[in-house]
This record gives sequence, structure tokens and C-alpha cells, in this order.
Amino acid sequence: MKKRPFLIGLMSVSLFVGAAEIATADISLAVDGVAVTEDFNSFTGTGFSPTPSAGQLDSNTYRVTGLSDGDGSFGGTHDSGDFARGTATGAVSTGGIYSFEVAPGDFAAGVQPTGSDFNSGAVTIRLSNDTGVDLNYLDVQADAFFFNDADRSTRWTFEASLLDFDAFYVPFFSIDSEETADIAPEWQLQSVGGLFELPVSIANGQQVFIRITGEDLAGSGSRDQFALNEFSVTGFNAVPEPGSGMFILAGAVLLGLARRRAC
Ligand SMILES: [Ca+2]
Ligand SMILES: [Ca+2]
Ligand SMILES: [Ca+2]
Repeated sequence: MKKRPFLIGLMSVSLFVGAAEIATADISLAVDGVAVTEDFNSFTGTGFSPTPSAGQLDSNTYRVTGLSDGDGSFGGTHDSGDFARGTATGAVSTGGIYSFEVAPGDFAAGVQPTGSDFNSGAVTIRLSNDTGVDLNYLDVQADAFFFNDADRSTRWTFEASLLDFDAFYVPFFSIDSEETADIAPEWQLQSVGGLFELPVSIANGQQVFIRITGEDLAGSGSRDQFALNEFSVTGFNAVPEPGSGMFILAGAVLLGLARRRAC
């Protein structure tokens, strides 16, 4: 796998940002400097609901778009077809959203892309700033897993909405799966993410959106499986001391890139 951290601009921008409506089920950043983590171990690939039953993900937090069965929505019920492909340990062929068991007893939220599913597609995760203070830094970390059983590569890009909410995304990390299939494929782990400074403060009560997109890169034939595990976000008011696993992506102003990628 090739990982490509992006440089996020440290530019102070004065913009008016309207307050967003907060749904109660957003992942809550409750305390300045304290991480919130989702391990997906209770997810069984049975879809998305605003009132999730055991094994489902909350659609007020997670939205999937780009499936041939349609686009999911925040607050919607999407519990069949592409949105609910169940549990698997590795190789599958039907496109859609799965709970992949990436190690014994360790489940992750996953995707099998096809020509018409998740190509391109996106998973968007909605969080809310409930810390009581402005957030000026985000530390986003995740374990990305790949199952390279097909002769095509996929580009996975992690983005955050920095200048507007759910409308204006900046990439901060990208990984490409390997093109040529492994002879004996197994789940491969790649840690992703980093600490970045926000160009606009996220006020208390406002929302934060993290988006992971996937699209064909190279090769032909079927596509590798991807899974997201141990997703973690920490919001900070003041810059934290650099520590283990933490680095600041600094040095370049990417507002132009952000505009080109806005969608
Ligand atoms: Ca489909
Ligand atoms: Ca897990
Ligand atoms: Ca491949």
C-alpha cells in the first residue's frame, strides 16, 4: 500500500459559519483533548437506522453514498441490499457494505466496491463539538484494512470539512490498495490520519464531518475489500504537545486544492 499524507494549510481565515443543527446521535466530542473512538465490533453489516437495532449503525452518524441501490442519508433507514451485506471474513463479490472480521473477534465497517457500487463512493461520519469551547485542532486516526484479492487498485481518501459543514472537504490522507492480487490474500493493516489545524474554529455546538471516499485507480477486473476500524477523533482548543502517534501536517496552504475538490 502506498500512503500519501496531505499537507493541511495553517491559514487563518475569517469566515462566517452558520450554526448547524445538531442531531442527538452524532458522535459527541464531549471533552477538549479527549478522544472518542468507534471500534465497530458490534456492527454486523445489517444497515443504517436513526433508531439502530443491535448490529446496525446509527444513520444520524454514518451516511453512505455511491451505491447502485442509491445514496444513503443522515437520519434515513437503509437496511437492505447494498447497505446491508452482512458479515464476512474476507473475500466477497457482491458490492456493498459489510461487517468484515479482520481478525478473530475484531469486526470493522467495510466495503466491497464494484463497477456500480462505491466507485466512486463515500462514507461520511458526523460528529458534534460538545466540549464547551472552540475547537482549533483535530486529531483523526483510524486503522484501514485491505484485502487484496483482485487485480485492481483502489484509492481511498480521507477528508474533513474545514470551511463549511458537509459541503467543503479537504483531503488529509490517501492510501492506494495494491493492484496485483496477493496469492494468499489476508487483511493488511495501515494506520492512517494525523493532527491538523483547522482554518476556521469549530464553535461549541457545531458539527464536524469526516469523509472517506473510494474510487478505481488502476488495473482491471474485480476490486479489493476495504474496512475501517478503530476510528478515533480528538478535538483540541489549543495545540497539543506532539506525542506518540501524533504529528502536525503543516506547511502548505491547500485552500485551492480544497476548492477543486469541493463537491
Ligand atoms: Ca449494488
Ligand atoms: Ca473492530
Ligand atoms: Ca488489488
